Amino acid sequence: MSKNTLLTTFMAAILSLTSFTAMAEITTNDAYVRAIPPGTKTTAAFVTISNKKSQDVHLKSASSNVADAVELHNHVMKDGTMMMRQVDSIKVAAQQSVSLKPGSYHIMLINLQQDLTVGENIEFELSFSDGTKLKIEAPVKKIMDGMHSHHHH
Ligand SMILES: [Cu+2]
Repeated sequence: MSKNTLLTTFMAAILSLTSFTAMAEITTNDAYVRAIPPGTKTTAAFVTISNKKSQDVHLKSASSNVADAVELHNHVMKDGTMMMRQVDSIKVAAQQSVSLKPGSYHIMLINLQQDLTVGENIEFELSFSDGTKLKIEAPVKKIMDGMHSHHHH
């Protein structure tokens, strides 16, 4: 390797490190999609979103090519029953994180185009109020919560 090539490689490493830092202000972890029986057309995805910025951001939308529609939902108590409701956005306060989880906020996948296989990775794009777009991969997982059924009535 010539001295020049080494320098170029070094510069490229610095550049990629810089852009990584800039993009890491909003990060996600523990993303997964609820496994469902074959033929089921609706499921939910969950993820923890962390905001390292000094301003609040809002998750505005999510998209995925496995479903016709992807909505942001929350669970609310109504007349003693847990109901799902669509929300415009999910707030991630400055320096905080929010967990989308069963019984709470979730990403709803409506009219699935395919059966989901446990272990398969589903791609999502998350769009935030500050213009950040994150591509994430969420593996399909079996969830044994039993407490919160996820039927649409
Ligand atoms: Cu829902």
